[in-house]
Amino acid sequence: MKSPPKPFPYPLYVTRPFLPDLARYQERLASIWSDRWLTNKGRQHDALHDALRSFLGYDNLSLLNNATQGLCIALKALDIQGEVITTPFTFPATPHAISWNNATPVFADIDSRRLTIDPQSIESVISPRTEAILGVHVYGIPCDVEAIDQIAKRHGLKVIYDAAHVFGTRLNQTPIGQFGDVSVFSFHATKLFHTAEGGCAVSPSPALIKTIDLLKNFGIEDEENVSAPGVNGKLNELQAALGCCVLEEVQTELLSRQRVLSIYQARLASIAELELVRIPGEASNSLQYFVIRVPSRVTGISRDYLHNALRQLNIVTRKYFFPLCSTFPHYRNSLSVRIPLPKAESAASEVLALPFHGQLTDDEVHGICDAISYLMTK
Ligand code: T4K
Repeated sequence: MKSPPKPFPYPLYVTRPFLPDLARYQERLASIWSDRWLTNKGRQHDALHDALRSFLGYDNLSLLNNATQGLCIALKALDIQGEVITTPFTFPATPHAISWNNATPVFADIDSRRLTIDPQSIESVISPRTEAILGVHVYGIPCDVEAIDQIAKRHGLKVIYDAAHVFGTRLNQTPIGQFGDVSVFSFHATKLFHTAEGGCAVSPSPALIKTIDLLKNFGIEDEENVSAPGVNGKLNELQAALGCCVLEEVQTELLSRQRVLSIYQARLASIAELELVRIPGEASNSLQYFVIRVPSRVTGISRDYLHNALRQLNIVTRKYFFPLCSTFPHYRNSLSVRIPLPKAESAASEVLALPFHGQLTDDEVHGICDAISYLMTK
């Protein structure tokens, strides 16, 4: 038997924010100081807006203070009030945004291979009250956008995508936010591209982005006219400046994550007891998460065992996304859960997000792989 791995002397977190060159950020802060302009669409906001439009390839883009608020605003902009079919295998923000709009999230099961919402399951929960589908491109795996589009057209539904994990993703060369009525990205600190807290909405429709722009600024048209019950969803100047700096260096972080990914793939693919969650070939990899599946039926070793044993070694993995949103107290006994969700349940009990970010050294990634290999095969 191999000797047991030693714990790391410091925690290896599931992610760490990328921090750009501090001097470059200080230059931008100096410019904010001289403008004395801290929020409400200043120069940094406009610079980030333009840079993201060209980097991501979207004409219509609205910067926001976070993706959760972005989803709430997008649903409001589409005037969604009835039922919204969504996935339970996601971060709580997804169904909560529906609830905050006084609409009802209705959970469909996921596709066991892609882990995104299953179009057949969507069809099985459509009711006369269904108004929209909210899909999540989980871990960077695109939803089956064509099937969802067809269902939406057949039933007259709106389509919203939670694009929190797909910064920069292209599907067969098309920017992922071109699909559906609107997509909402997260720029939280834990994301590849970030503004500490932040996000954006993109849409093929300029009119919809205009409505989102209005709703994120209290519905204010001008000094004397307020035309809608908006909220405060604005991205401030300090965060926009950070985003400008991160965007200038995002390629460095992408390359570093690619290095980490290559080591994981080379080392872990040979462990028969594990499955690696992979991004399908038709999509570019957003390099947001690296996730494995531990199918306990094969080995008797559970995901929870691996999670806990790694934690003892200072390797901090996360069970994204367990528990399923459909099990939360305010959803589980409600109209939200109408069908069994076996594939989502199985995924939620088997997935484990490993430390994945550009600051990990090769030795650390090899150390994580050694530990997993030891624990899975001892
Ligand atoms: N939709 C989906 C599908 C999402 O995944 C999310 C967010 C949203 C919508 C909502 O987007 P936002 O409204 O946030 O824009 C984290 C993030 O807070 C959350 O944004 C993200 N998804 C989710 C998957 O992960 P937690 O509760 O796991 O975060 P936390 O604080 O435990 O951080 C994870 C690790 O990151 C820590 O163990 C250490 C490291 N970390 C974190 C922060 C904040 C740092 O090293 N430095 C930091 O500043 O939710």
